[in-house]
Amino acid sequence: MIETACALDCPDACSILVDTDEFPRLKADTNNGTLCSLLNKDMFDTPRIDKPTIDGIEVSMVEALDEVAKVFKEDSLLWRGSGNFAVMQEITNLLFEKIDGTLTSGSLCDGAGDAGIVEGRGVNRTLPLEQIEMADTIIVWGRNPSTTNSHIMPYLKDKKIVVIDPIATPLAKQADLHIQIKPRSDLYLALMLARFIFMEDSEATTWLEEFAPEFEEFYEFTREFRIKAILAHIGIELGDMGRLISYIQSEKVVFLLGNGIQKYSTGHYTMWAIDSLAATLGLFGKDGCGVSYLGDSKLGFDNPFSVKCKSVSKVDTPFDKFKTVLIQGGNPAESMPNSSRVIERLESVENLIYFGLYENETSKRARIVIPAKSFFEKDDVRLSYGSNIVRKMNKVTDSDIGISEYDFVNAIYGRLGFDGLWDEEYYIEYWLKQCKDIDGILHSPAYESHPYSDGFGLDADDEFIFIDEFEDDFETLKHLKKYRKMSDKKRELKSYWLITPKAKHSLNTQFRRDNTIMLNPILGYDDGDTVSVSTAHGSYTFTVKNSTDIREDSVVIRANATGVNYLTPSTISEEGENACYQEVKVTLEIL
Ligand SMILES: Nc1nc2c(c(=O)[nH]1)N[C@H]1C(S)=C(S)[C@@H](COP(=O)(O)OP(=O)(O)OC[C@H]3O[C@@H](n4cnc5c(=O)[nH]c(N)nc54)[C@H](O)[C@@H]3O)O[C@H]1N2
Ligand SMILES: Nc1nc2c(c(=O)[nH]1)N[C@H]1C(S)=C(S)[C@@H](COP(=O)(O)OP(=O)(O)OC[C@H]3O[C@@H](n4cnc5c(=O)[nH]c(N)nc54)[C@H](O)[C@@H]3O)O[C@H]1N2
Ligand code: SF4
Ligand SMILES: [Mo]
Repeated sequence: MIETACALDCPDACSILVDTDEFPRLKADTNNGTLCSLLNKDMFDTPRIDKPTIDGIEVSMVEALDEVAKVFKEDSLLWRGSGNFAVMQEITNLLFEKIDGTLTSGSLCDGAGDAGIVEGRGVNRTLPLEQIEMADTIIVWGRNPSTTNSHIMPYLKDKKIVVIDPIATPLAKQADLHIQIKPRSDLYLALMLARFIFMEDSEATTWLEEFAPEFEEFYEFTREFRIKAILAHIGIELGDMGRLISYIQSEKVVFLLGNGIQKYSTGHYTMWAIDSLAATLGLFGKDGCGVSYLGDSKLGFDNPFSVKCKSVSKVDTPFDKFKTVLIQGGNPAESMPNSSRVIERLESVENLIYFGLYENETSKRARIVIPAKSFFEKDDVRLSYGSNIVRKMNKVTDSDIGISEYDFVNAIYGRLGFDGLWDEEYYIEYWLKQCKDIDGILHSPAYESHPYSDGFGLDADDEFIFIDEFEDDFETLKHLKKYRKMSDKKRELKSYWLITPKAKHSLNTQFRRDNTIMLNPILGYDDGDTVSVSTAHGSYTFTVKNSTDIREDSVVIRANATGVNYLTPSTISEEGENACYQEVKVTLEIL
């Protein structure tokens, strides 16, 4: 039996056992059951790129690498996606430092939320799963765990569950309470909840005095907003507020937060406000309490792939300013916001290199295509943003297809006469030797059973900082400006919030793709209708599927739908350099 771990971009980071004679049959090595069908089925059903190409013509790997080495002499950019979440992906940083190349900074994923956490707590520590297990009430807020994090579901069993989500997700339907919140209004809900907690004198005074002494100022801040106006803005009845408050006043409460709350320019404020609410309740550092979000999996590690390179934005990348661009493990032509702008820029790159497993919208536009090895075909180390567990990934099988990231870097080092690259095992050991061994299971050096129990900040000697300001002019200003620029015909159409969550049978743009827009039946479209969906950034055509799970003021187009990002803006969040996929409203026209 060989042990490895799933490297797909998923918080579960499942451990896998493989009998090499039976590969690709896989066995789960987790306490809580099975591997998901993304891995067991979809990954193996998806055809791989098996040959390198230059200008569409098949070449040998040696010829392809010769050409890559040649074009790396030009001004070069590395744009890395998260198709493989294991650590060795970052080894290409070393190469870019050597060629004086450019990297990206920012995030398509969780950066705004992370920035909000850092504002309040100083550092983003992962809440261990055992604390979630000990809770009696879980507030699932902008997260869809039955789809995106299925191995956490057993931890939610037999608990009181509240879901705050504009969609009636599968979990929302079984929950004790579902607040079908208006999109982009979570910031106000969090501030109102905190205010009500103070009004009822339910704040955790003793804890606050020690760890978050500015709480009176926070109460004053929450009083700046008129209750009636805010409740009308977020569309929540007073009765639902009351029920919600009674749940969050339970003894052991965990907030399980997801990407949904922060796909907006104000994403970090929302996270900060929810954290401030949790601090008001004193939920940090105690048994069965805490706020769980996508953690910073590299926290506490000395990263051997940290380099000092120039960088450009990951969200609004100026690809066209570079002669050579290496796209590694990603599909920016489809996963980045504002596809028409991204594609125009990608198409003006002289030497676009795609290094990945599958053909996609980006590989089709590349001049040089290098097939990668899948994670079953190389050694690696898997960290997790859902827990602190670290797993060594051992190569399970050999394949004639592709090249690993380490071998790719090594090959270019050789061709360009660079030295200083250590063996692959050296880097893998470098990560592993920093881990804590707890009962035979490796944990990240940042692991703490009760994060923030001694205080906040990296050294736990800071206090919690409450949110004390925010700016939010989307509905009043930005949107209106764009709206005024639209043609009269478009303006007459009603506009809807775009919700763009993850899909069950795809991992972002990998595996099964889709072309569906989900609408509330009250909008009057029929299943199968073709609609043109437009925003100030672009238009695309989708097929209607009605669902009463969707609010009347919103539409849902999942992240695996071809064309969804023609609709989204390349706006960068106010903090965290994050994409703002939902900072947009759409109009619909039947075709
Ligand atoms: N099957 C599958 N699993 C995945 C992925 C995948 O593509 N497929 N992707 C992986 C990746 S890269 C990530 S980052 C994680 C993300 O995992 P999640 O955080 O669960 O991500 P999303 O599906 O983007 O959004 C979660 C929920 O937020 C809700 N939401 C949207 N807007 C709002 C809002 O304004 N307020 C509130 N309260 N809720 C809102 C959506 O309706 C959705 O139910 O999942 C990982 N797991
Ligand atoms: N509308 C909308 N857009 C979104 C989101 C959303 O919720 N809505 N979510 C955003 C989020 S959270 C994320 S994380 C991004 C993800 O966006 P990307 O990082 O671009 O990820 P994918 O689109 O899944 O593309 C991953 C590619 O990696 C390649 N790959 C897989 N394994 C390996 C490997 O071992 N080596 C190499 N070299 N390549 C490999 C595969 O060929 C695959 O096509 O998308 C973002 N885009
Ligand atoms: S649940 Fe996530 S980590 Fe586990 S096998 Fe599926 S994709 Fe991989
Ligand atoms: Mo992500």
